[in-house]
Amino acid sequence: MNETERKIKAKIPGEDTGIYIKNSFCDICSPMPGCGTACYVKDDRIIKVEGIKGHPSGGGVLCTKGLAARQYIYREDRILTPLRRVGEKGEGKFEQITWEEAFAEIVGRLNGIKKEYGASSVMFFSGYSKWYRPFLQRLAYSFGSVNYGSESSTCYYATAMSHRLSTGYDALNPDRKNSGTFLGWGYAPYHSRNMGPAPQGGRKGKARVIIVDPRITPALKLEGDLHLRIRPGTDGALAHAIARELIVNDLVDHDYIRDHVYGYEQYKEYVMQFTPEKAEEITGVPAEKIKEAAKIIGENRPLSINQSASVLVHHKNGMQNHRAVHALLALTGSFDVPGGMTPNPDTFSHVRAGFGTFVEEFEKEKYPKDQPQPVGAVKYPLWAEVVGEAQACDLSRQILEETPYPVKAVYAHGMNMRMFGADRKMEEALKNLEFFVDVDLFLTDTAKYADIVLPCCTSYERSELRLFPGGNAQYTEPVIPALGESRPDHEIICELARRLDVDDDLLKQGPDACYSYVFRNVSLDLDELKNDRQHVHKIGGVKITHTGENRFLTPTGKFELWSTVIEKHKGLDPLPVYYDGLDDADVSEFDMILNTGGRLPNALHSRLHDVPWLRSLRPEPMADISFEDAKRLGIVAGSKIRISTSEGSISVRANLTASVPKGTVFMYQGYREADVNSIIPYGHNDPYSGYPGFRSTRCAVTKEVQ
Ligand SMILES: Nc1nc2c(c(=O)[nH]1)N[C@H]1C(S)=C(S)[C@@H](COP(=O)(O)OP(=O)(O)OC[C@H]3O[C@@H](n4cnc5c(=O)[nH]c(N)nc54)[C@H](O)[C@@H]3O)O[C@H]1N2
Ligand SMILES: Nc1nc2c(c(=O)[nH]1)N[C@H]1C(S)=C(S)[C@@H](COP(=O)(O)OP(=O)(O)OC[C@H]3O[C@@H](n4cnc5c(=O)[nH]c(N)nc54)[C@H](O)[C@@H]3O)O[C@H]1N2
Ligand SMILES: [Mo]
Repeated sequence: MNETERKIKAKIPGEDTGIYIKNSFCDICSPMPGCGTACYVKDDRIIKVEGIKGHPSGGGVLCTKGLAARQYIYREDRILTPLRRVGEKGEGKFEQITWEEAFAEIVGRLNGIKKEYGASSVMFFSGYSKWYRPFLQRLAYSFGSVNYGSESSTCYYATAMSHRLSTGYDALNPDRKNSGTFLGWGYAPYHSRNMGPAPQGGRKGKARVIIVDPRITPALKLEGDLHLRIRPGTDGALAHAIARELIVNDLVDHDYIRDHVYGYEQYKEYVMQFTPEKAEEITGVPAEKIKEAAKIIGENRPLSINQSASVLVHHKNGMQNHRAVHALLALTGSFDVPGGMTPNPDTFSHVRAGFGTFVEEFEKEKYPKDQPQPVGAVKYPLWAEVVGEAQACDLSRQILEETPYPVKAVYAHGMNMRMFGADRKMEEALKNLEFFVDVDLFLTDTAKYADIVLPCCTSYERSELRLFPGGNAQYTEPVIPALGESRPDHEIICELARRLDVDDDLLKQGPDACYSYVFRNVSLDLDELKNDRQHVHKIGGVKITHTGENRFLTPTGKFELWSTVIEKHKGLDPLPVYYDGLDDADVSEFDMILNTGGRLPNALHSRLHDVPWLRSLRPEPMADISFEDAKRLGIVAGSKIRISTSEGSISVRANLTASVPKGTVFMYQGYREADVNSIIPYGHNDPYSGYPGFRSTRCAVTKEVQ
């Protein structure tokens, strides 16, 4: 081997090796964090990916997922051309067609359905990929349909609802370094966030740290002072018992409550029933520990709370549980003060770069008039009022039952039918559609039901305006040419707007015009960014949202413990009441609790199970189960077990671990061969948000006879 060959093998950049470095970012766990990546490219192929030191996202470190980017980009089932289905739905037989043919067919079918059934009979849907969403939402409305819905029907928006109802904001950020107490409530950043320097540092600041989690986690070991090992889905009862202790021991902030809290008296009266002893019965957390937690919180103010997009709200009682936990902020005067929780606006497409823009106006200003209510609005009226987009958890029912009106077509980007509870119903619904388009990177099991599949590309193959925390932006450029004929989602959407000839000149002009419109409150010079696409830039004129400058945006202008929004909805309770979150399956048969979705460092929903390096870290779908339960059931590590609920059963291998509590079995989602969402009971949803009870379903576990 000569010198150059050796350098090529070592992937050393240089003219002699033909290897060069291009900067981009990782969008594999879209939309946050978007860690900066330096890509080593040779002959238009990425041969190595590493972090960028000092980058505002990730700081130079990549997680397992980001490091496996090459296997994600070059996965064998990448779709390289538009496809038209020629086999049965779900069978996977397609023919290649041109973009021209694909657009012509989509335009003809969507306009035909619009003419026959009305524009809202076309549902526009986005899966977990979020970066192009403002374009898609605007397209739906410009087309005339009220039905734009997304994966946010199961993620984050119920949390946002809770925040909105209490404070008027969508997102609150913990100012942990100045807190007296940090509540790590459902806190698992070592698995669910990027593994950059921040979470790996362990303890930060002087705050006392209380971890509320059914499991023993790295966060507990590295950061926790006190562990409240809670029974899944009983968070509201625990929060109320802590609140009661704060109140009876006079550890609340009276001045703050008098000036800024609405409904305190009713709330106080309500929580008095949650004595530590009663809460112990409900939650499994010893009464003494509840008292200790309250003492820590009361004596170490202000309070900040970990923000999880989903874990607390993935229960039938989830939205109210979340409100109950956040009520502790009102009692301790911890909203918008140093060391408390500060509002954090959406900058663009679910990225919070520290400042607000006109993104909401861009998304919603074309909302059609004279159309029926969106999907899910009848079943989940609070969701419809507070969130406004379709609640996609009711989509399968509406497709199948055609009430209150038919939905005949779905135009989707990145749809995963296994995202939903009782997902077989979604599979059934997809079979019943008149027309279905799915835009994805891969020929997924969901895409196999589509009439037309369009190929999109990864962040490494596209150009986009990407925001980063701290008022930063980059106009990225493709690191490699897009694979095959794949195209970026936002360009597909803008092209479709032109072809459908919707009444929307802005969208038809394409992404740059839209960016300029959205960012017109800051001095964002697209040309300047485009002149240096390799680097992240500070945006001029950005006013970062500061602590202490935010008033409550609720109807009363106060922190609403009694929600004046919920008050208008019959059958829903304006107080953050606690009710049981389990389904009504027979306890004598279904004697355990199934908690699904606890994040695995090597998996991201459905999208990484087919990436070999990542799959190798947990090659088979496994359910985590305690040693006590294993002994009782006569199983050992690796035994095949059957998990059954009232909806059905799946067979997986047992992973015996001391980290999960007795009586509860934990399982990750998105596996085609062990699809846990197929056994989440239909209708096991939160009436406030519509979210499925992913994290608390009654189940039985038995040993499989092999
Ligand atoms: N590696 C990886 N990272 C991800 C994702 C992924 O799929 N893989 N998904 C991303 C997405 S979309 C989301 S929404 C976030 C979710 O992010 P997180 O909510 O941070 O992640 P989880 O692991 O789901 O849950 C956090 C912790 O809550 C605990 N928990 C489970 N049930 C309960 C309960 O009822 N009460 C309490 N108090 N705690 C409970 C779990 O044991 C876990 O330790 O993660 C994001 N990050
Ligand atoms: N049981 C259970 N179910 C859950 C959860 C749980 O905790 N437990 N969590 C819920 C939550 S919080 C979430 S966020 C959802 C996850 O939501 P899902 O939508 O299921 O997420 P993924 O499977 O990651 O992605 C969906 C599709 O998007 C495609 N994709 C990736 N990038 C792009 C892109 O740039 N453009 C396009 N067009 N497609 C792209 C992927 O290939 C994939 O097929 O699952 C929910 N379901
Ligand atoms: Mo999520």
